[in-house]
Amino acid sequence: MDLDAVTKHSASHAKPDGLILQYGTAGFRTKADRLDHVMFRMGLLAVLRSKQTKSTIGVMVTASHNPEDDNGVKLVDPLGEMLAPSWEEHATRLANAEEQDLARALVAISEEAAVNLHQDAFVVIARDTRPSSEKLSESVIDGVTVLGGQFHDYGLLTTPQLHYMVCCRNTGGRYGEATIDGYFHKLSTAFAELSKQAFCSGGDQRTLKVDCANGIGALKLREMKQYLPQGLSVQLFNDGTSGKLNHFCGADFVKSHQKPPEGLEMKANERCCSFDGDADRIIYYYCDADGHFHLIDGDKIAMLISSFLKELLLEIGESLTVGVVQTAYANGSSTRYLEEVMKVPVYCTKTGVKHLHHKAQEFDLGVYFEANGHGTVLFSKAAETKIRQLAKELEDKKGKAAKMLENVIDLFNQATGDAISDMLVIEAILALKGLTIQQWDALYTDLPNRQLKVKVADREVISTTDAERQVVKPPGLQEAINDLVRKYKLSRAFVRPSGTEDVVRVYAEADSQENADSLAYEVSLAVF
Ligand code: NG1
Ligand code: ZN
Repeated sequence: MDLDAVTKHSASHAKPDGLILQYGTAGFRTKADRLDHVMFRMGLLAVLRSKQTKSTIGVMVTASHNPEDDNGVKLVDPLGEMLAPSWEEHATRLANAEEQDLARALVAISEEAAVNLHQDAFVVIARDTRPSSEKLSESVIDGVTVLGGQFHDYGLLTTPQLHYMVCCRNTGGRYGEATIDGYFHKLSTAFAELSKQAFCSGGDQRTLKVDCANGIGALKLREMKQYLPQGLSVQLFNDGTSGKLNHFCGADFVKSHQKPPEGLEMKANERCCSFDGDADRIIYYYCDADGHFHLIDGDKIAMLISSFLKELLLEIGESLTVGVVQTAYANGSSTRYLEEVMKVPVYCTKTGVKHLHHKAQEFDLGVYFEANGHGTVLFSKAAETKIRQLAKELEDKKGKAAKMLENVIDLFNQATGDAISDMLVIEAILALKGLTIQQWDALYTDLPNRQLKVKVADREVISTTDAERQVVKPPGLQEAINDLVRKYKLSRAFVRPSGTEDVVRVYAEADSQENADSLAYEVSLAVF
């Protein structure tokens, strides 16, 4: 390692004195003008991680659903998964080292992680459409090259597309071709095959309106449209040509405000969906004839997908295990429906995709979705091999079901939640089953709920256990929450420090909207 060169280059990416940041649930995130040093240093760290794993490592410059003047960065590990927890600590340490300590921190990390410095390194980089992203990704490249790493800059990609590229590159092309054309080709082929019965008979064109949050999703969905079969017409809104990123639009806005985005005109009963700013989340919704807004969130998406998977497994007669993974934010009605009506085992993990992803790996078919619409389905190696083999061997109805499952494997982005891929899976299922969005929505009724944010001096004074559903610190807070919850029917509430914003989040559900609102409010007062 040429530490003198590192110190010299670092001077042009100087760390603001005293600034401390943490590699949180989604990497580093803050105002874009405070991130230049972090980008340079994550370039350095990606080289070390690449050497240590002898694999290509990804660096994504994005702040997802945050406002346009924020930015962020996260590293993508060899199989397209989130960075390993021990390296999150290295990332935090490297980002926070003062200028004069940077070289020492780099050496300490290489030693602790037993990095072979003679190993080659390769890093792939991509960014979202934020005005600050291009310059920040150049700083990442500066960090990569100063340590002698090789790199490929994909330019503009959605977050899940970069995860896909990393996975392809480290699996010798078995997962797909590591190009944008390879990605579109893989997904569109699987989609066309899966849904051909629904779309080939010259039936009606199905139309879907998509709010792209004025982000990268618009660019990539527009490119994807040329690959899609005739039967599905995708109309883009908030496509970045005029509005601001995530401003009154996008999946996060729609989910947290429980209302339609601006810039998308909805007629009664039209099927609509929203991506978030880096297109790794998707939320569906519609307005009924009385003008009432209906939100179909990640919980209902998980329910639709798992019931489809269970039907196919039943058809082919294979007893592969299906598990659904949620977080504490999952609506109580969804958990009940999955367990009691669908008889699928449901597990709850801490917030943050890496926790859900990890748990989902325990099943043959692991379905995971956060209520906010981030999720996918993972197939174990053994299940994938079995399904592909059955698709070759079985005939008639069983063979057809096995081939459909094989296409489902190829259509899901198994590296991470992916709005484009999830959208195509959902569209295929609805078309094949002849389900309208109203019928999908009506399978169960969400319990009224409310999420609030509380600004506190130090959000870390709150610590939790039991997948964040119980407070352990400060003393007395959990008892106070229990007392409040007891006042309402069908009620539940919890609080946790956010991993991406400087706030404490409060969640409450109850038998009516009014009660959910007042429970959330009362709990937020208890947090102060
Ligand atoms: P935090 O800020 O830790 O609640 C939010 C989302 C997560 C996840 C991350 C990363 C909620 C309540 N939380 O985390 O689900 O998506 O951002 O983007 O939606
Ligand atoms: Zn996102």
